[in-house]
Amino acid sequence: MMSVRSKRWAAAGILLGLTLAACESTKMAGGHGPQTPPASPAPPSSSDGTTGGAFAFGSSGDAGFDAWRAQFAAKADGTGRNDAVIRAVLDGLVPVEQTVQAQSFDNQAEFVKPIWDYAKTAVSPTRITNGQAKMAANVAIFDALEESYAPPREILASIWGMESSYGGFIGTDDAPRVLASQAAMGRRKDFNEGELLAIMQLIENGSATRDQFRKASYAGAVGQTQFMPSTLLQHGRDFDRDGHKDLWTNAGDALASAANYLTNSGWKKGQPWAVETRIPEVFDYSLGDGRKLTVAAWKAMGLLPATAAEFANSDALQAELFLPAGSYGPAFLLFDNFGAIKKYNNADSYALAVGLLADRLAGRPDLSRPWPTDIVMLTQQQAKDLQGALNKLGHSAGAVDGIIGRGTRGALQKFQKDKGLVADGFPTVAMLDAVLLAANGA
Ligand SMILES: [Ca+2]
Repeated sequence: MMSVRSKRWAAAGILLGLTLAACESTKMAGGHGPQTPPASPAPPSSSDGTTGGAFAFGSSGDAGFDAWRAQFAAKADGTGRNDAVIRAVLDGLVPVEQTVQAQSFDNQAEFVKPIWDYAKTAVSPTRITNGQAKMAANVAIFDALEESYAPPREILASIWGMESSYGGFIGTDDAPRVLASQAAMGRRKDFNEGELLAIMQLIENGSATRDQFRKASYAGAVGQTQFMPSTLLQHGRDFDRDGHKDLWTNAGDALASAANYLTNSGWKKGQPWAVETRIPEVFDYSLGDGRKLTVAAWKAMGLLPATAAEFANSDALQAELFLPAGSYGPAFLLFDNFGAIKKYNNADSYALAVGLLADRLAGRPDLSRPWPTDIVMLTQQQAKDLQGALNKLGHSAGAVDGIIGRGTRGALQKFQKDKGLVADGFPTVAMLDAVLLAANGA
């Protein structure tokens, strides 16, 4: 999973950019939880007698890259990695040209991308049909995984669909090349070097081959469930017990690895990820500010399940009211399992899309309320104006970055509540005007 989840969205033809929910951040980048890393194989005896610095790689044509590679090879050698593997991973690499990224970030005319754009793309009729067919074709695998791991099959299938169109697209970049290019530029150097070391360990212990890592996303994520190499090393599973963790061509290995990762991320068996909820006519929307209350407490305030007779056995569970479209679209009670999906990719938009697709794969009904696709979204410049004005009014929207996340929405809710408005935190153009008017003291 990721780093730059962007690549996957990009691969799906979606511009990475600004979402209502969250900046698409790195997937599984950074520490993934407290799991203990598996024991490394014993350091191989250095039969050729080489030491760090003695790898003599051919020049890449980029002096800076070559210098980084020499020092990193020595570092890998110093941590006990096998000389031949170090050579196989790093020799012949030519750095990626850093030109294409982040195109849309500076385009102030671009509209803030609503979270439902992700959901609508993710939950397409084709993806539902294909997913149900894949679940039927792999029923024995899913049966076994539900026995051994916490998440239900539809969540695993949904991630499979989101990450690779059920194994249909797994990327064509060389993971060592893209990771080394980033590290050499000093971009998240420790993280990217750690991923390279993980690749070396995976090759050494027989989990995967050097060639398999030539099929990766542009961020270095691999296989049908798009694991970063360190995640594969820590959480990968060899479902068919052939000695390899083959996320590239073996659906069982890929799905078992995702099941294991979600289990290790705290998935609570038998609990929902979310339930769509109906909001009563008179309701304090400012309660949708991230606070967690029991389902029983939400029910006492008049919330009802939107498409079922009852919230499923969840009265005692803690849930957060999530209003991705403010008062203009579907609302959800989110459970802890939403957070487990976000361990996979730390974006509300991603977790929402996974959950909604899973619901459809499981045959549950579509949302009761449509997304407000006719609402005019703010441009990125307008979003910045909103943030600046909220900050000026003392509502602390945080960084003026044009990304409307939880901070901005929370600040807007405070403004709305102050003014006696529906405090749903949803930034319409009319709401922007109201905030600007107040901030300008008119
Ligand atoms: Ca295997």
